[in-house]
Amino acid sequence: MNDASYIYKVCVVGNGGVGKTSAVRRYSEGVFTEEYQVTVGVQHSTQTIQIDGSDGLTNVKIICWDLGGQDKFKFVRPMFYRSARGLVLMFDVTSRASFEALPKWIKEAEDGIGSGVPMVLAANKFDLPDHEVSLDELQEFAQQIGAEYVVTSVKTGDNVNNMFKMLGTVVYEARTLEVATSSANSSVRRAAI
Ligand SMILES: Nc1nc2c(ncn2[C@@H]2O[C@H](COP(=O)(O)OP(=O)(O)OP(=O)(O)O)[C@@H](O)[C@H]2O)c(=O)[nH]1
Ligand SMILES: [Mg+2]
Repeated sequence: MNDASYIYKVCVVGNGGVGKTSAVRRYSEGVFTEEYQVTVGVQHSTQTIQIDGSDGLTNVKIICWDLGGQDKFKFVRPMFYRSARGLVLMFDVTSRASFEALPKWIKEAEDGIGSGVPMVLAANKFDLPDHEVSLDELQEFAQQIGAEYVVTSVKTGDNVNNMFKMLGTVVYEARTLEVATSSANSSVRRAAI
């Protein structure tokens, strides 16, 4: 096990109600609740993700900033993007509006982080009927933005672990870009958080 002691800040974004907080809770506490509690502003928590990276099994720690997606928080969100090294873009497959809002979420996040931040696209609530977004559209959008995608159900737990594993992996693998352009020679780098 390569315990690299890397810590990265990541942000989870998407329209209000798509399942961001539920996903973080499902991953960290193994619970799911039907009741919707709007995230007021922002919540953060730390998770350790074991990834199978290019240099073997590695524990990657992420500080996960779960940003309230309701419109009324749009003026507070920008200050929380700074120094993030990864992004989860989440939408709800039963809400076309939440899918169509994704370019706006990318812009908001990139305005705060800079362009080229590694992203994972999560299509949530797959357990529900009446999907308003097809798999083809999902794949096409993922390709367009250069992100990997995952279809999740936080309710059943399907692919939630995979989503975090993908996030840990893209963030960890992207570090070589920083290392390549850095004069620092240290084998342990700590992202600013
Ligand atoms: N059926 C189903 N319901 C889900 C799923 N994920 C979340 N929910 C429900 O969707 C509602 C909203 O979930 P939250 O996790 O609070 O949504 P959020 O994205 O954090 O919303 P904001 O904090 O307002 O940005 C809750 O009632 C959850 O129980 C899922 O995969 N399937
Ligand atoms: Mg929330």
